[in-house]
Amino acid sequence: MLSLLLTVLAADSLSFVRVNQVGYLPDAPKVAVICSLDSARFRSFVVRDESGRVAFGPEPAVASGSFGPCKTTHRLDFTALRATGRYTLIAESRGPRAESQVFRIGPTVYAGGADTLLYYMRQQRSGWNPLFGDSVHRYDGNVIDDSGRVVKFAPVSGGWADASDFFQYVTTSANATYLLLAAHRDHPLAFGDLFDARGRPGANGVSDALDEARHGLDWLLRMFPSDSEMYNQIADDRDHTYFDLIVRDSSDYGWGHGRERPVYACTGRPQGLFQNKNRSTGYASTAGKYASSFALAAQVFARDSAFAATLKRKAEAAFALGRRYPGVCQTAPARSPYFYEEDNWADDMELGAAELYALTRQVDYLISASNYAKAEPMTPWFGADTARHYQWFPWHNNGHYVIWRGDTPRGGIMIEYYRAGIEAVVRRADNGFRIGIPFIWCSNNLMTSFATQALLYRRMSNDSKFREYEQAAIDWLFGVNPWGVSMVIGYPNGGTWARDPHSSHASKLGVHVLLGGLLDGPVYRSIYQNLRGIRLVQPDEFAPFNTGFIVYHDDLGDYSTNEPIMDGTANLAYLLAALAEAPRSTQPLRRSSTKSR
Ligand SMILES: [Ca+2]
Ligand SMILES: [Ca+2]
Repeated sequence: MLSLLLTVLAADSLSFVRVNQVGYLPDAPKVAVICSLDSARFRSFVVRDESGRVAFGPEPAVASGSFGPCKTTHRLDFTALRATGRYTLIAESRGPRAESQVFRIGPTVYAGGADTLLYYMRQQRSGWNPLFGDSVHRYDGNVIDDSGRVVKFAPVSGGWADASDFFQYVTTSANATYLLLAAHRDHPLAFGDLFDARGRPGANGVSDALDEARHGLDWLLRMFPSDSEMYNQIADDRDHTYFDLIVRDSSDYGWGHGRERPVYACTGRPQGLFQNKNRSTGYASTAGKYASSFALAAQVFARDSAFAATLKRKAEAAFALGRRYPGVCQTAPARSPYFYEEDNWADDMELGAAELYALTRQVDYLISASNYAKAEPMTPWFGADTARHYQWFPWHNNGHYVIWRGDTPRGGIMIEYYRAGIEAVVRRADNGFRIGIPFIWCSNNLMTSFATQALLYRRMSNDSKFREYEQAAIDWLFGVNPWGVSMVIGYPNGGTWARDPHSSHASKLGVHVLLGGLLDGPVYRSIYQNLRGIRLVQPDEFAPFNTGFIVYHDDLGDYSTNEPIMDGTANLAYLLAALAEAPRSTQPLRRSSTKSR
């Protein structure tokens, strides 16, 4: 990896043209950004095709100020170039010259992207794991009370490991399940059928998105075994004691190495067995997520009438529990001070109610959904400078879209709600990269959700006013950032992406096993410096680009920027599915079409 650093230092120019390494859709805005580590000024650029002919330009390079390590940035807009092909972009001035890597324009550049992310999801599976061909965490788990005493054993093995640690959270897993189902609902043609239900190679007649969603659903059903018992988490950060492969997880929670792990239930009370406690106040944040996943699944799996009936009953029971116990059910910390500090629950109950309305057409669910939407019209991190860890989760509110999708008179208000959030981010995006999100931990999730909300807004309103910013967030994820790195491991093929992610699987088996994993992404320098236990284990090949207010390290030791995350990967799967396949209709679905499922 030092070779990259040497390349940087040996370059005759300190200016780097960053392009979207996946490529550009013909009808989308197309912009490359030059990040200069010195105060270089560029006047114009041209785009050359594969034969070296000028296909576009010369056009002016627009100086756009400094950003982080980039003393100057220039935006190079070639939106008008629409012809499918492979191109190179060359920018010139009196002194320096900067040339991009080869990039693509074409209608199918995102084909296969969503499926690529599912590789990562499969190797994160708890229960039967297809990467190892073996069952993992088969002794899950012991339901515990507030003091850690065992209440009973409950068979809850399954779900996905949350990141490079191996615990299972309903918060993130239910949201991931929902997003996979929604991706299939809205963009079924984006996914193939190359794997079976257990995640082994071989078609089974079912979209791989649904195979993966079903893995999540089956676990969620085990985690909500009766109408009054709602589990929220398996294991805790005592998991961090060992850096094992998931199949050899030797954590010991007091019942033996590799044996039972604790199961935490929603209780409405603060939880934490040691000095650190969360601030839980109710069930609704988790209950709403169960309800939305089950209610959408009941629609998607309608042909399996027995399964759909179970899902509908469970969705209604979860929603009722959320109504009875408003408030948040946060994840429980153990030895570490870090947990998911989710503070909002109206968003979750809104989505649950909206999907229950889509499923049942009972008007009281629509009224509930609308009231919850009014309680939190804008996801609060939009426009903010910072937020606590997972304070506003999910990262964007899918409920507004589902209310609109139900073809109700409230659809127009939902469009306004989304627009307010987008405008708040855009107001902060006056920089060369057109980026306005706060660089808190897991910034790639915020980037993905901003792009998704902007895409949903455009679909709902037919207003393309914010498309430049929507595209800038997508481009950022795939290389238009100071480091020139795609934030998805192994994607695109031939791109520049992390080789040393924070993961025992990658360090022991090779980075290829993490194909499709979305990284946390860059963070404010202050966050990187203040998190505990981060130590780079190799020289920083990106050191010249880590001099500004945000940092990113391709290093095994940096869990703040270089750890792949399960929920972020599922979040991006929806966006990539949308980019791979234009929606069949940009209009709200009519009631009749929903009923005919
Ligand atoms: Ca399949
Ligand atoms: Ca929430």
